[in-house]
Amino acid sequence: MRTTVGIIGAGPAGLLLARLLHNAGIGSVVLESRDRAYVEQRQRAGILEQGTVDVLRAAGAGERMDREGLRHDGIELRFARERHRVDFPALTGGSSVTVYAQTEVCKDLIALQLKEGGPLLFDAEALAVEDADSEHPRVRFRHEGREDVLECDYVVGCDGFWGVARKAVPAGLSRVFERTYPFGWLGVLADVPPSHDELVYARHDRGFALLSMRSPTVSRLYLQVPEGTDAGSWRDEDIWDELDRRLETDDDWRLERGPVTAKSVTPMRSFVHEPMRHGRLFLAGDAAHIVPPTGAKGLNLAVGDVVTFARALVHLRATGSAERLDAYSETCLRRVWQAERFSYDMTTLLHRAPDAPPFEDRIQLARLRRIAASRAAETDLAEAYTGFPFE
Ligand code: RFL
Ligand code: PHB
Repeated sequence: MRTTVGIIGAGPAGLLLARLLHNAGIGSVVLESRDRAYVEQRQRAGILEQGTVDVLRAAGAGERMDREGLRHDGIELRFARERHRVDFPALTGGSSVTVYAQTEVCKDLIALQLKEGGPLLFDAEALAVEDADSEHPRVRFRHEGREDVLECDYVVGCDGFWGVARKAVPAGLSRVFERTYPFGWLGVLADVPPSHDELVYARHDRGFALLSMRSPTVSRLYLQVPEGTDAGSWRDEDIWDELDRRLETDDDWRLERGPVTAKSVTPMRSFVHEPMRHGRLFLAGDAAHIVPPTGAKGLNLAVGDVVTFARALVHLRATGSAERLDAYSETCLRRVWQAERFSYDMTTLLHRAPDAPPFEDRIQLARLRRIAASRAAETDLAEAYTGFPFE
């Protein structure tokens, strides 16, 4: 099998890249190790930056998002039983975010790809990327029980944190920057209208809580839990009781309960692999970097990477200049590190480490009160949350 761009992974990064290349008349093949139902149902991100929304729309993948996505003009910070709203458009000159689940982004892109795009193979596991630093990189993969080879001009590893693409960068050329956190998120989906019309990020002495949503009738809620927690060990009533405690306010706000339809625990990690390119192998999305979900940045970063790659390849074809492709890693990493910084700040602002000294608690409250009191501090948060522009 032969193609121009071999794409490993059909998460948001791989699927959007295939669409962008298709729109530019560039051929690609997507290899995805899991089946379609699994990819379409994996519960993850919920927040799209304005730039992400614009890219999806321009790619012709925004029709349902424009109908069903919920525009949000702010978030609420909750701490010490107080509530503080951060007004995005007022602070950023008009920016907002959109609540539209990653599952739905993936469903829309898969449907488009199968209808109009190049091959998208499910149950096709990449085994290795070979000859990445030659003119003709290859992906060895297994599909329907048979081993095969995909010959490419370029390979883009969009295969997530656990993928194989990153391993093709020689150890001597790789640098990894990493931090793990001694807690995770217990996430639940519940069939109940969200108890607030915007997301609520809560700092509490018992730990962080987040109220989010998937639609006007489905809530998405998270609780900070100790690292290694088994989701099954939490009974539904205990989850609601704990959310009640951590989201409590001094006014008459109430959390509505409803049937829990899904429950899982996700670990928290900050991770960056440098460089994001080796020869003709390019890493994009979670394959190259991970952020803790507190800043809602992971999916948006993945979009930034593949937009950068697609534009650079189009530029090469139009002008013959590989300058932008050569700058791929540096261009992406500038944005990645800003998102790493913001996600780290939000995580340390709102979570309670198990061994945190009382000094840390006071500092967290002081940081939150500073955001609530200073337009400059609040603007810094609003700008980062709504997203930095693509270069
Ligand atoms: P993905 O989505 O992990 O997709 C990688 C795909 O590659 C496949 N794969 C392989 N295919 C072939 N051969 C192999 N050898 C392969 N190995 C792996 C996998 O099956 C998979 O289909 O990576 P991608 O595309 O880079 O997308 C990244 C995003 O999924 C991720 O950053 C976000 O979900 C992070 N995230 C959030 N991001 C946001 O922007 N906003 C949010 O609100 C947000 N909330 C979250 C999140 C992530 C969470 N979890 C579960 C980590 C909330 C949570 C709880
Ligand atoms: C979500 O709705 O899943 C979500 C929202 C905001 C975050 C993380 C996850 O920061």
